[in-house]
Amino acid sequence: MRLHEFPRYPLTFGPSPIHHLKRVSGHLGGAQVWAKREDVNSGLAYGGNKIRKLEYLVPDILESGADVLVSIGGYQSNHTRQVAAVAAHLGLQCRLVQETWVPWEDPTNSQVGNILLSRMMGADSRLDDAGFDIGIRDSWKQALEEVEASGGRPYAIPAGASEHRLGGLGFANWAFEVAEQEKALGVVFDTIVVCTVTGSTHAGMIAGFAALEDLTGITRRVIGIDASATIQKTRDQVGRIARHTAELIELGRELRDDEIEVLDGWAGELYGLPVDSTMEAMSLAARLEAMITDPVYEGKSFAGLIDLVRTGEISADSNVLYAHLGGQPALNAYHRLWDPDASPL
Ligand code: 1AC
Repeated sequence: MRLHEFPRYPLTFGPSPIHHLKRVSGHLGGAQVWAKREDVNSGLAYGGNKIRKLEYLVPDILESGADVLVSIGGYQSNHTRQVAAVAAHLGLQCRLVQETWVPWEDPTNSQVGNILLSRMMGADSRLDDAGFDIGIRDSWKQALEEVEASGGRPYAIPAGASEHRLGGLGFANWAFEVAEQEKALGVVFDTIVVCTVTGSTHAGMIAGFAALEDLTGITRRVIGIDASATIQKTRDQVGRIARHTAELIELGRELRDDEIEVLDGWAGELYGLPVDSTMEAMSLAARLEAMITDPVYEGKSFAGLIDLVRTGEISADSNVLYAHLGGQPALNAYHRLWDPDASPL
């Protein structure tokens, strides 16, 4: 099937806005930096990148006759919050496994932000001791079994919807949305920068921009900035999902190795813990543009963008599009980062 033939259930407001980050561009003194804002893409619980992926899963969910969405992430998972939102929107139940992905010793970590919103929306959100891993998890398989054993009809959505067979479609379509917006803006974005952890946001973009390249002849660099701190797993997962998605949308050729670019250097030692470059990036975005980013994902990818522009790795004549994927609710659990009275980390 071609991309436009896949059924899509609308959950977003429409195309997410793109705007020029003029003060950031001026401050960095190189490429022109723009942002496409998935953090304001939907009215469902503050939106975010997963809502776009779920637009392509919902027809399958409805067809399956499932009555419980079962998913997984860390305590402050944005993904699980968005699954809870879609479940509420569809009138379905939601069971969430919230693993201990981040050693962030703040008691609010399991109480505020994303997890609070999921619970408000009626999700049965349960904590689990297991640590971070982007793969398929036993805790999630067990939750699926439990739902079934108690008479429910579960629908399985893995972390980030990434290992779901339709998980890359939302961001393959994003590429075509960007192309339409470029016409209206009179700009061509030669470089895209996106955060990558479980992989399907970045992978979908790779497949979508490859299809667009074949139609238009325009080659772009789609740079994934790793925030998993398990770079090889993320690289492998991005490549695998990108190739699967390319096949699904009938790209008609193999993806080239140079189309799959995952860079490390900004994740720090551990997923979910900010480092100096994260803090600088978050402050810069907030102070120059009032663009709010989080310490887990967007602070890290924006730090990558800043360095790539500063060093000229993204050249001064580039128009670079930063994909803002959302994630601000997690900030509540990281309040101490800006608390002048908090003890040092
Ligand atoms: C890791 C999928 C992920 C989340 O929000 O839970 N981005």
